[in-house]
Amino acid sequence: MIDLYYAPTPNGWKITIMLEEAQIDYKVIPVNLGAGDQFKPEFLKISPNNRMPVIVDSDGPGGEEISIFESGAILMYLGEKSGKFFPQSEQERIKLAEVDNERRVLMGAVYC
Ligand SMILES: N[C@@H](CCC(=O)N[C@@H](CS)C(=O)NCC(=O)O)C(=O)O
Repeated sequence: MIDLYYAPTPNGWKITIMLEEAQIDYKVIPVNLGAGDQFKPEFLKISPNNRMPVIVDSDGPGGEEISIFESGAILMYLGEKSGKFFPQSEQERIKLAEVDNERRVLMGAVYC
């Protein structure tokens, strides 16, 4: 089961859209940003940058529990886990790495 630490913002919506489209079971755990839930010590253990979304997958790699923060990392994890909306072959994954890296470089250029 996947626990989704969530607030209704575009970054939160991204993950619910992916979970729904990939037909993955999940439980929503609301994060009240206005009340400061993101600064609670137990939340900071799974999200060191005090931001949602975060997922905790009780059935992560090797059957071990894993927590993941950063919406892009969560989307990639869910894509790989479900086999949906993610490259299946090594060749396609290399192409994804190229585009993803180029995107980061371009974003860096915009913000530097
Ligand atoms: N780069 C992060 C951004 C996440 C983010 O900015 N989350 C905001 C809400 S949309 C948040 O939790 N803010 C709480 C805070 O800054 O205290 C991601 O893509 O997950």
